[in-house]
Parts: sequence; structure tokens; C-alpha cells
Amino acid sequence: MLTIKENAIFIADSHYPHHSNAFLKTLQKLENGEIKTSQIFLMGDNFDLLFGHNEYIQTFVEEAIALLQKLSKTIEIHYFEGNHDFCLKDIFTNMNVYTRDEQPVVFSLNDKKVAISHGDKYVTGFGYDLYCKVLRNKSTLTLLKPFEEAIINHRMKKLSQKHICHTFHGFEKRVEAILENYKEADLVIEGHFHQSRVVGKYISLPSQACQGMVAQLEEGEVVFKSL
Ligand SMILES: [Mn+2]
Repeated sequence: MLTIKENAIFIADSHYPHHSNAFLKTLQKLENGEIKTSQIFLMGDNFDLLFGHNEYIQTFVEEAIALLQKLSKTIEIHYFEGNHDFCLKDIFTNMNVYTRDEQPVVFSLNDKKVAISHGDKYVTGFGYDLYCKVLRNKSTLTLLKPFEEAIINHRMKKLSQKHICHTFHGFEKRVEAILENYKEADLVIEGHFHQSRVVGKYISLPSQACQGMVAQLEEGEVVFKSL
């Protein structure tokens, strides 16, 4: 089983390049050595919109992609694809990239089982499942080609105007339903909800775009912090 290492950094829901530049700044600090770690968990929705099999979408975030490709040669990076960033295996060939279907992935931490995923796997409904399947498909993305620039420009504009930081009222109820799928896990770490809260054994990571924070493993504990 894979192990979560001391000082591992969890970066969730950065929604770059809209909403915040924090993701790019963190990558630059990792590159110049200001931040040191030997393991990074990209928890998904780190990009506000990025997918493979398409050149044009990459032009919005070229610098961040290049930095990630470079960092992945020296740092162990696990990328849990989100609902805004998917089909990434061809872009980040030196990372462990997990599709929605391959999540959650169980890691060990001091003999404990820690289930990690972006956070949109369970309790989403049939419509969402189907939408994910169709959208995250090479043929769909290839079919888009003739219209791609107009569609992508429109999408990027819409996404940049979207309000993404909300308090989830009744979040405990949702967590309870999600945890029905995690009987075996001692700890569950997810992003997606932008809540920056711990509910029992469920860690809802801070969103780098909303709270401006990430999580880091310090003396075996997951702590939320600014980098
Ligand atoms: Mn998400």
C-alpha cells in the first residue's frame, strides 16, 4: 500500500487560473525551494478547466502545466482528477493520475487506512454519473474539435464569473451519507466541497481558491495552513 509521507502537501480546489493565483504561486515556491516536500497530493479542481486530448485548453495555463511536469520528475505527485480537471494522464506522464473511476485510493498512515479522493464519487446521483462518463471520454472531446475554441472561451468566461465559495448548510448530513461508503477506512480525505472542516473521520479540505489554504501532514496529523 502507498504511504502518506511526513510533510506531504494536499492542494485542493485551487480553480486556477480563475478565482485565485495561489496555485501558480505555490508551484513557483516548490520550484525555487521556498517550500520543501517530497510528496504532493493534487486533490482535483486545481485547474478551473483542464482536460486532455485538447491543445487549446492548455494554452490558458501553460506555465502551471510546465512547472508541474518539471516538479513531477523530482517529487512524488498524486493527482486525483476532479470535475473541472480530467483526462490528464497524457499531460502529466510522471505522476500517478487517478480518474474518478479509479478513486478512492487507499493510503496508509501509521497503520491507519486513509481513503483519498476528489470528493464527487459518492452521493451524486445517476445524472451526474452519466454526465461524467460522457464528458470524460476521448471521443466526446475529439468530437468537440471543430467548435472547440468558441465552446472553451464561453466556458472559461462562465466559470470565471461563478461564485464557488459557499457554506454548505447541513454538511454533516452529506458527510454521514458519504461515509456509508467508507466503513473500512479510518480516515477519509476529500476536497470538492470547499468547506475546510473536519467532521469525525471525514476531512473536508480547504479550497485553495476560497480559504487560501492547503493541508500538510505534520507529526502524523493533517493540519490546514497557508503556505
Ligand atoms: Mn469538485
